[in-house]
Amino acid sequence: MNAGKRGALIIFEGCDRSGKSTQSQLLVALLNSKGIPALPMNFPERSSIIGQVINSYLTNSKDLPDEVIHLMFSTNRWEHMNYIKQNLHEGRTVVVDRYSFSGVAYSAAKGLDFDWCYAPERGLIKPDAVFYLRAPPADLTNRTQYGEERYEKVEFQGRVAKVFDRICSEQGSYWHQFDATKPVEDLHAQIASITEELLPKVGTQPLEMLS
Ligand code: 2DT
Ligand code: MG
Repeated sequence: MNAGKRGALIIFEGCDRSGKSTQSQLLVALLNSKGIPALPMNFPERSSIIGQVINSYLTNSKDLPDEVIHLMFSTNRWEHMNYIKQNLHEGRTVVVDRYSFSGVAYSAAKGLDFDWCYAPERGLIKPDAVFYLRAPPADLTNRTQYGEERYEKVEFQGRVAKVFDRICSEQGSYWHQFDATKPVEDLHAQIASITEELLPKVGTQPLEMLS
């Protein structure tokens, strides 16, 4: 059905526990059930050597300067670009839980300069769509597992949310904002309908880069 056409790069963004993992899994399952090849990914991708260092940092077994961990998150994306590009060109849609925008949001929330944070993301593959699951962080604290990793504090998440809002307003039409407090099935239905409209459109478009 999609012969000769590339897949779409679809990103989920938002604060911790906003439902990104649930929604990305539902989307991949839906596409696959319709015979549309799609694969899930997430950043940080914790299995590479860099990913293992990031994991030690997030689980608080290692401390690193803010700038260093920021660049490692970015490097972790760069080291997977060929893999993503190849899958897209082979017609698979890649659905990713977090990308460059989490990189900027979390580091800028710590006080690093916004433009400095964004600079190493330039040149990465530009998503065809970003689904931003937006919710007041205070509404997310009662969701499971909140509080186990570095960053999972309401006050900090509030600052992260502000940066995400800024990015959403600056990045424009490929960003789609949702109220993350809505029922899972409602969100899934909206996300599915945007995706189904998007796939035939991007199939013949060249990949772009973040600029
Ligand atoms: P998960 O809870 O989704 O595994 O993320 N983070 C993530 C950054 O600070 N910079 C990044 O570039 C990325 C992709 C967000 C673990 C934490 O890592 C943060 C939460
Ligand atoms: Mg987390």
